[in-house]
Amino acid sequence: MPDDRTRERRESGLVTVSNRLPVTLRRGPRGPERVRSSGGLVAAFEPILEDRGGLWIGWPGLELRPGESVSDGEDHYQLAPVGIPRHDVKPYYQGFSNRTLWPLFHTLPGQAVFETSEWDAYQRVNERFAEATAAAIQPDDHVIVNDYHLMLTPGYLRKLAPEVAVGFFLHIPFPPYDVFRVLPWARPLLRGLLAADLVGFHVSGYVRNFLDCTHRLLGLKTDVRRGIVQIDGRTVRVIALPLGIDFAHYESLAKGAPDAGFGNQERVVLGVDRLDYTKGIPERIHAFARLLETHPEHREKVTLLQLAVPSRSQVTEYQELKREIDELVGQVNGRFGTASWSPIRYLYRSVSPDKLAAMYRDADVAFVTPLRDGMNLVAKEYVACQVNDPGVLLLSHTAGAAETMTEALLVNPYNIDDTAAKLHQALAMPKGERRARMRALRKREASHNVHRWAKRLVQRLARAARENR
Ligand code: ADQ
Repeated sequence: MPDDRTRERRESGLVTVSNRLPVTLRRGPRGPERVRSSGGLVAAFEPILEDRGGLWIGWPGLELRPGESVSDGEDHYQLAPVGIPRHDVKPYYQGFSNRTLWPLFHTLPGQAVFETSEWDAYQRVNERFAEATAAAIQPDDHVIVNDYHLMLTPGYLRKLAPEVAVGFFLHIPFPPYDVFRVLPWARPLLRGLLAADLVGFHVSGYVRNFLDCTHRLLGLKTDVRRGIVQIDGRTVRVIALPLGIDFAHYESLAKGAPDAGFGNQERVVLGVDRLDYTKGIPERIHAFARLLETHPEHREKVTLLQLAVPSRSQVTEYQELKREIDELVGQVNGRFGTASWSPIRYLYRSVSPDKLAAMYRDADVAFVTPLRDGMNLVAKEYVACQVNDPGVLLLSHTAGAAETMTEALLVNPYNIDDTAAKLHQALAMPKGERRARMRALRKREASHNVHRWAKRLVQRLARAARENR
């Protein structure tokens, strides 16, 4: 029997399903230890569930032994672990999710690997997530399945719980038809998604790509203008809903955080990323070096501070990228550094929210130049933390965030010369222009925040599900 607190936690009826839980377990000497999971999806859903309660279903990162739990009794919402058989973890997670779907969906098909055995594991694990969800939900719940790891889960879940309201939200880009069709299993993947009542993406470009695929690959009746696909007598709503952040939380962190310790002499250009090849870190370092070449007046005055949180370090491509960045940092520092100045400071670790907010607040420029990015929350966090003399946001036009953050300086991250020129423009921007741009950016992010996003997502899902019953 659930106790009172448990019942309270479940009252919101919101169920989120994602590959990882917001805490990952590691086996320590005294049993499992909880570590906070990092990344954009956790940043998005944690404030919502903290606020409203609900249930989070996901993989805790290890096999639980009898009597062990993921909860520590202090959580404001319920956590339900999904077990993944040990032999399926690698082909499902490191394999199909991160070596097939991740590169392909970021329009890097040359990096994608296609292995039937990994696809098989992906199907098995998705089915397991659906079974765990069906076992944990109540009939009136609103289930939101998240991201590219679980694109088949709505299909399996629909069979197990035909009446339940199911939404799916993709946190990464949806690629154009010509790229998506390269995937040997493109059609079953689409059908899995279309079992949801609502399919959400960050921006309208991804919606267009998706609808193009449902029409051209499955021949389904697709209304692009209204965002509707008809399948098996049901109507699937397809929407763009740009994710926001917990703006007030970041703003208050920035107001209270101690000095970042940059000193008065130094101007700081800040990069903050998971260490991932889609984030364009080597290209960014090349652009910074180009700035020092073409504008020597910035030498000994400007520093690139790059934070990279370790990510997917079991995957070969990520290990190679780490080596490449280590070498590049060494080369640039060796070439331009002096006895008293290193052009690049590189921290390969996660930093605390407090420290991160201080760095965001005190940095002169946020250098956010992914090669491709579903949204990019770092750009939004930077803006929320600009509570003093405002800095400049330099943002790739290939990030979803660029569709709405139009007052940023937009760059093509593949164009090193232009990126260096825009960085110079950012460093030289007069205060009046910085203020005007930042004011507009902050106003939008303050209102289009994560709470509004969640409210709309649930409202739209409820409406779409009602129409299908
Ligand atoms: P990510 O690829 O993880 O998310 P992003 O949206 O930038 O990318 O979120 C990264 C998060 O990790 C931010 O909240 C940031 O503060 C945090 N972070 C990064 N480096 C850190 C460090 N060194 N220390 C502490 N924290 C750090 C995916 C998609 C994105 C999409 C999100 C949400 O790839 O495009 O915006 O999901 O949908």
